[in-house]
Amino acid sequence: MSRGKIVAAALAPHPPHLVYAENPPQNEPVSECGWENLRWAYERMRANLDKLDYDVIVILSPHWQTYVGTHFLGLDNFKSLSVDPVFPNLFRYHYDIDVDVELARAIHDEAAADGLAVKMMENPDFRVDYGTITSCHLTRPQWDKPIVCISSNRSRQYYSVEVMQEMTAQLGRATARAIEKSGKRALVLASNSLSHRHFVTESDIPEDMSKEHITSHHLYLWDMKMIELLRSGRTREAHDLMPEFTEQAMSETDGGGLTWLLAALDYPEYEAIVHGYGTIIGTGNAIIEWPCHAQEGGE
Ligand code: 2X7
Ligand code: FE2
Repeated sequence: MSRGKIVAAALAPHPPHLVYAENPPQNEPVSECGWENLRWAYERMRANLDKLDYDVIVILSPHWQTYVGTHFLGLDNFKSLSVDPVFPNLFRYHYDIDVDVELARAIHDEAAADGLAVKMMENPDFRVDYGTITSCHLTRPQWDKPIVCISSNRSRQYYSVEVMQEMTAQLGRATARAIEKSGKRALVLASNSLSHRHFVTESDIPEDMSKEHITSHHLYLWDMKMIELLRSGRTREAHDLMPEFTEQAMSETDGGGLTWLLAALDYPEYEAIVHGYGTIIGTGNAIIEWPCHAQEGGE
């Protein structure tokens, strides 16, 4: 069996507004339009990723929150209705998701062997979180690839941002080792926004773009700083700045997704592709692709 690899990775944020604005058949609410800059950015990323040959999408979502260890979806299929608890007016999505349980278990075992607390989630009635669904939908709306879905252990909340960094980087290295041993070709997604301060009220028409802007200039500056480090291959600096960024920008990196992704990629030094940046109800969101395959002379 040949060695598996990560063929590409992405920062793939999950505001449900983006699915709402696309009007896919799975989602009940209907919109007029909205957040085109980010939706076109996802479109550009899809055009690149669709050219790649890969077997599985591996994703870590900050909205699957497990305070005792890291959990992995552990059944072949999950099918239900996902309703965003904060934006039920925007996201009521009927999903039918296939899981690569073999790879999920391999990452679970690799992490366990390294001393992390882990668990396979084998409750057939479990409802998949909207972060996972939104990022996967926007990255691969065909839903024709199985996923490995990894929870956020919330170590920032129960302990500290530094512990979050240590544990999710360790999980990232375990993820990379398991993918390599599996022989599979994986697309790896960190599902999170950057600065994450929402407006506290929603406009009457959610897709009214005259109301959309970053919550504060301070948060915008933090987002630009982080994007510049990621874009220019200064990803070890990005890792080192993550605790301060997470606290100062109230960032959704608190869930560990971006730390995990950078560790899984072993801190890429090549340029990442920034497909776009935009705000959603005041939060900062960047769609960034790491074309790992191109580093080895293409496909
Ligand atoms: O989960 C989210 C998010 N991360 C950012 C903006 C709006 C809604 O939901
Ligand atoms: Fe979120």
